[in-house]
Amino acid sequence: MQCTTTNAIECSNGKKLCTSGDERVWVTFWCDGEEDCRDGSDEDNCENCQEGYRRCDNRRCVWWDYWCDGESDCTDDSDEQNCMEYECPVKDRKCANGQCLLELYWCDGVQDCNDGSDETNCKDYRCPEGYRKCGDGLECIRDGFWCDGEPECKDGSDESNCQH
Ligand SMILES: [Ca+2]
Ligand SMILES: [Ca+2]
Ligand SMILES: [Ca+2]
Ligand SMILES: [Ca+2]
Repeated sequence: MQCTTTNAIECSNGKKLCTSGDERVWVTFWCDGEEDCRDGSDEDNCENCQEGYRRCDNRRCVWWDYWCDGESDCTDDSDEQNCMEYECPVKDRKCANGQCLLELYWCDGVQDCNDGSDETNCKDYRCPEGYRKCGDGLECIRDGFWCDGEPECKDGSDESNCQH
């Protein structure tokens, strides 16, 4: 979004007039995923989104990380459609339902995918670097939680065989 000669009347000094006509908002706040005009018109009809944001079907912008995260963020839900084809960011893994989830939530003993698929097949899952597998083979626990006196593994295996 830039102030040019063609929109000089509604655009001046780096601020652009909201549709309501009674307030101006910095052009850098247009299409940044948050409503800054009281009527929200700075987020309507976005041609392009600010860097780090993606455009919903209804031409609003949402933060890239909110795409296919299992919660509706576009008001038309378009961020949660076609997620099977969507390529998750590198730090994420894909749940069976297409949802993208941070790798560190994989096999951590808590269901985070809406379909729980992050906690199935954990026996075959290799823990990321800096994590260790509990004795039951089902959970990954941070290295630092090993032998720290508090059981994190459901089977307590992070605290067994510790030399004290
Ligand atoms: Ca905005
Ligand atoms: Ca979302
Ligand atoms: Ca999990
Ligand atoms: Ca522990």
